[in-house]
Amino acid sequence: MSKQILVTQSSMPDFDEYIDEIKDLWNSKWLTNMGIKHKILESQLKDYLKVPNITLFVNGHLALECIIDALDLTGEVITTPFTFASTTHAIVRNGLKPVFCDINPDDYTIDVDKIESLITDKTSAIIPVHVYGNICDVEALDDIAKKYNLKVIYDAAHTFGVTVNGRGIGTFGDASMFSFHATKVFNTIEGGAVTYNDPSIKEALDALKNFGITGPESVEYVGGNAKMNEFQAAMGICNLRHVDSEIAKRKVVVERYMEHLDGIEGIKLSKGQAGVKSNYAYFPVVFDGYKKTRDEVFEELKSNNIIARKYFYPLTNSFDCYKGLYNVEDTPVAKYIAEKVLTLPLYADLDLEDVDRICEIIKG
Ligand code: T4K
Repeated sequence: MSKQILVTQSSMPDFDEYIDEIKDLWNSKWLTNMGIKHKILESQLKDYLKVPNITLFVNGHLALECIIDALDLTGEVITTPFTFASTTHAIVRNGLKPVFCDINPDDYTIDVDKIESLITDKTSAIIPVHVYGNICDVEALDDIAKKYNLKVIYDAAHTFGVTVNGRGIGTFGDASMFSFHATKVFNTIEGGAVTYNDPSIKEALDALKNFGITGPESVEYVGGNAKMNEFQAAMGICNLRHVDSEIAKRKVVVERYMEHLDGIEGIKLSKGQAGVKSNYAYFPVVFDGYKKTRDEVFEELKSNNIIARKYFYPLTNSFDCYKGLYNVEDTPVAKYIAEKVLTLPLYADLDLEDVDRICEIIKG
C-alpha cells in the first residue's frame, strides 16, 4: 500500500525551536491566564494581521461564541449553511436563530443578492463565511448592514493573513473570527482570535473568555473559560516566524494542481479574486459534469490511501441535531455545491510528485 496522504498536515517549527521557546515557562511557572507568551503573540498578530484590535482565544469556535455574546445580538442571524459546524452552532448556542441564506456559485460565499429578502424586524446581524479563503463581497455586506443597522461578524477561520488591496481581512465588518487550529495555515495547536475595529469591545471579550471577571473583586459578565494558554501561544510565536515561507510553499503546491486540472471540462477550480492576497488555505474542486462524480473520485483516491475531504458536506442546515428546523431546499446552490465539492490534500510539505499522482488518479 502506498503511503497515506491526508487532506492536510500541521505546520510545525523545529523541535528545538519550540523547546527553546517554552524553556522559560519552567522558571516562571506561569502556564496560562494571559501570561507573557500570550501578550507577545497578541501583539505580533495584531501587526501581522494588520488589525487595530485583537483578542486571543483557546480556539476559533469559542472566539466566535464570545464575539456573538459581546455584541449582544438578539433574535435572528443571517448566515450560510456551507461551512463547518462551528459557525451555525455558535449562533444556536447563543440562543439565536440562524436564518440560512444561499451561497453564490462562483466563490461559495454568501449570495449578497439574497440577503435583503431574509431580513425581518428580528434580524440583528449577518455572519458570513470567507469559505476556503474566498472573500465575501465585503462592500455589498457593508452597504446592507448600514441600510438595516445590522452587525456583521465574519467567520474568517480560513483567511489568516489574507489582505484585500493591502488591507487586513480582519478589518471588515464589526468583527472577524480567526481559527488557529492544527489544520490551519497558521496554528497555535488549538487557538483562535477575534479582531475588531471598535476598541470598546475589548473589555467584554477579555472578560467573557475569563469567567466574566473584570477586576479583583468584580465579575460583570456571565463568562466562560476560553483562554489561550502559554504553550499554545509559544507554538504561535514559533509558527509565526515561518508562516510566510509556509504560505509560499502552499502556493507552489496549488500552482502544480492548477497545471494539471485547470481547463478540464467538468472540473471547476477556485482561481483567486482581484486584489486579494491568498493564503492558499484549501484546494476545493467542484466536479460538475465531469466523467466521474465527486464520490467516485473520493473513493478512488481513498483506495490509493489518499484521504481528500468533502468539506462542507453535509450542509449545517441538514445536520441531525437540527432535524425538522430548517429546509435544505431553501439553499439550493449550497446543496448543489456540497454534493459536488472535494477538497484535495494541501499543505506546505506536500511533495509535488504526490500532487502529480493525485491528479493522475483524478484524470485517469
Ligand atoms: N469556522 C470554520 C469555517 C471552520 O472551518 C472552523 C474549523 C471553525 C469555524 C472553528 O474553528 P476551531 O474551533 O476549530 O479553531 C477540522 C478542524 O478541526 C477544524 O478546525 C476545521 N474548521 C475543519 C474544517 O477541519 P475535522 O473534523 O475535519 O478534523 P480532523 O481531525 O478530521 O482532521 C483533518 C485532517 O487534518 C486530518 O486528516 C489530518 C490533519 N491533522 C489533524 C489534526 C487533528 C493534522 O495534520 N494535525 C492534527 O493535529 O475538522
